[in-house]
Amino acid sequence: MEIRKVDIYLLEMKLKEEFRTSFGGIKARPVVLVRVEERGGEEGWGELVAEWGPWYSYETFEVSLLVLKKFIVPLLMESGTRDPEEFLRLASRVRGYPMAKTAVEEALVDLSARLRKIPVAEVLGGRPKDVEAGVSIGIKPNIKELLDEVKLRLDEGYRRVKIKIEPGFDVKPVSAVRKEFGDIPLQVDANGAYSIRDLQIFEELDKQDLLMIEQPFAWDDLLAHRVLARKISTPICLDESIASVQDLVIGWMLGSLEVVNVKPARVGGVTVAKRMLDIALELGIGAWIGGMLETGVGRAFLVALASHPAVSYPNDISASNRYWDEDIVEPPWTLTSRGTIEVPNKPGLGVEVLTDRIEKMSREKWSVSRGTVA
Ligand code: OSB
Ligand code: MG
Repeated sequence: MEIRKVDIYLLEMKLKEEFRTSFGGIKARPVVLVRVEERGGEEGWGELVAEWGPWYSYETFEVSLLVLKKFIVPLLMESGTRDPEEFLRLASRVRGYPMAKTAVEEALVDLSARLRKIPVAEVLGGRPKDVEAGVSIGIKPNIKELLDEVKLRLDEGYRRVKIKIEPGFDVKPVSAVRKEFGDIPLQVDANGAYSIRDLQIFEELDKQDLLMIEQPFAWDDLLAHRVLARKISTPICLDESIASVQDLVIGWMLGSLEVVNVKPARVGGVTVAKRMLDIALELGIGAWIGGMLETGVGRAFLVALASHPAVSYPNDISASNRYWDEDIVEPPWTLTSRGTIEVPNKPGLGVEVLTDRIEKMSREKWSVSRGTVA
């Protein structure tokens, strides 16, 4: 029995600005945080990033929280293990729910790194260094507002701009950004909003010299992505379609992608994300780390993964102040003058988790100690 306590917090954090994708807009994010404590008193933190609705993923914060409390945390407490890989093996009994599993697994990885007095980056095949910060810009009501935000983010120093697109907001806004800002590193993300019938739109986007086009078609349609990949020269990047290392290998064998957006929450853990990066490097697949509007806790793992040698493009990892008025870690994540974020050279996450703030902000809290059940 190495884990003696698990705390789960539910918060709602208001975004500084509404973030709109082809799924719809969000103004605030439900945030679920997991804290594990081992018998010596050391702790570890993880984040559950499921959204309010089943749009990006079938997971929603309410259902994932229920699965976490009712099935995943009991599995952890019954075994008492504090080994992340052992935990994932046990948790594989639970079908699906990668986001819920990731929250606990991250906490165990943080704990393990703290006990070993090494940064989480080192556990995940990376090292303390600078990682390239990009920014993901939501769908705007009009092109003028989009241009204003792109200008703001470039002025702040972001190294790459990603624009969300959807039918009716694609070729025109992208060409307008190109025209206004010249040859900046630029890419688009459709979150699966198109179908193979929209080929013409992608032939137009293909002329815009984009770094990549992310998830143009439905998450379960590798074949359509393969057809598009043959027709255009812009690399196809997959996000929602790649839920496992096996999906990545199949997508690569089919020729459905050249680049993968790696998100720990989508693949079921930071150790799985690390494995995916190892394979990407081996197969020559381009890779970068994506985000789910994480707080400073989840962000620490994104930053750590971004220092893996497979990462070959700028990441969707922005500074805390791009999302929140006040983050829940200290110091908050900031951009260097080089448009990068520094991977901390400190044990664990490398930032202090502000437990008092979290306690004050939390709407609900559950604690499970050895011997008690959720
Ligand atoms: O598709 O990459 C995505 C946010 C929520 C859900 C899906 C996506 C995103 C982003 C934001 O693009 C990236 C970030 O955290 O800055
Ligand atoms: Mg995406």
